[in-house]
Amino acid sequence: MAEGKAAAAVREDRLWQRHADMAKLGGTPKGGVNRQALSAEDAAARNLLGAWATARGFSLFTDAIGNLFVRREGTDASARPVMSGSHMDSQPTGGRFDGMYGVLAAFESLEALEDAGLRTRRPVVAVAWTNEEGSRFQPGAMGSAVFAGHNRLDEMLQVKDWKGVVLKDALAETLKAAPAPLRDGPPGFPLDFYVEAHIEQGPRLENEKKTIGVVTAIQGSRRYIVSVAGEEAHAGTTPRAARKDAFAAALRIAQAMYEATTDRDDTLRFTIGRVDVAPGSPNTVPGKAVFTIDMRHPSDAVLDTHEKKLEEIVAARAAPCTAGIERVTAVAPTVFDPAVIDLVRAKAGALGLPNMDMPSGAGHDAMHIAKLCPSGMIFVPCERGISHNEIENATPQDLAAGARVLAEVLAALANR
Ligand code: HGY
Ligand code: MN
Ligand code: MN
Repeated sequence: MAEGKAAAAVREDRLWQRHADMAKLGGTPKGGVNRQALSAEDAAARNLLGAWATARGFSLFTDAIGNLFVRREGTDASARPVMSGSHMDSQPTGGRFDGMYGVLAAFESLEALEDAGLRTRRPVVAVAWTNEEGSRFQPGAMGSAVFAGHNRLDEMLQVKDWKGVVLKDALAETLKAAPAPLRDGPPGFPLDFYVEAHIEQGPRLENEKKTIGVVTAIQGSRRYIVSVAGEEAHAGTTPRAARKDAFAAALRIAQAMYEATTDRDDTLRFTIGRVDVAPGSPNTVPGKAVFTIDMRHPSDAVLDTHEKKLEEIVAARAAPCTAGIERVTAVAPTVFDPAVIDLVRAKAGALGLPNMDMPSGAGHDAMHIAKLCPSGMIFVPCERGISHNEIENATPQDLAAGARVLAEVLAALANR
């Protein structure tokens, strides 16, 4: 395999333009995107990727949870494919690079192999995983979790969003609006390697003036839902002593949780991202309060310890209301494959790109796929490390540099 030929065929202008084209789908006034999973905007992005893929003669297919695959054939059609990708769904106030970069860098790699006339033994597949963000439908990384058998398809299809829409119905609507041949049978098929490109979503690469992050691991992550039940009452006539105020109880519980999860070295990540209070009327004492918890740490033992603390706090602070905490998902810390890590580092070095090994604070679909096959990730910088924010930004040069490393890594792995 001619070293560097795949990288040389990566086109910075084409990759940048594809980001601009995709950013129009769900684009927000501040230049970000609101393209939530299985929305009309998600369907539009699926159609655009599908049109680009068909125009290049790649095959397109989807699976029962809506993961979207673009396949470039190898000389040995029966060989297990090498795969790369990420997600096209975004946060409600998301950026145009989170997830989308990994899908477009994978697609750019397929195009570069094609343009360079490089045949590979193994097929190379680019993937857009369904619902990585998990902001509309919980849990996140759902498409890759079902593909890897971490979550059951039948359970995920019954998940409801905050308005009560059932995932199964939203998925059917999306696949109707963005049709693709359905690979029959349960989601999942054998893979040889998986490598995902992503913006870092943190400031380390920029601070240390590195272009490529050689990702070694992903920290463990868990999500919970706390539900508090009180009693609706009149805001004007009900004395405090007679109230079962669900929001007041939720506040007590949340405050105690924030205190209990403050650690000296600021490693534990604890976030309450959504709070819903019902009936949501200014002059009715809330009878119901529900809030989400996102908790992360590199050690599962630390997460276990803090999970117990959260449960104790809910039991101790709910009265006179009642409350429960339900764990929605738990993903153990991921350690990537040393051979893939070494290959990413070697290809970055061969291209003269300053690089550093680093763990990922953010979750990614690779955390599930790493259970199926040797996997790794490639990070590129994003401005001031800002992400999950409409001002998320990256440079065309860095995006193309990451795609060049990815193209070289995929070309090498597809001939192993
Ligand atoms: O939440 C995460 O870590 C990912 O960005 N969805
Ligand atoms: Mn992401
Ligand atoms: Mn994200």
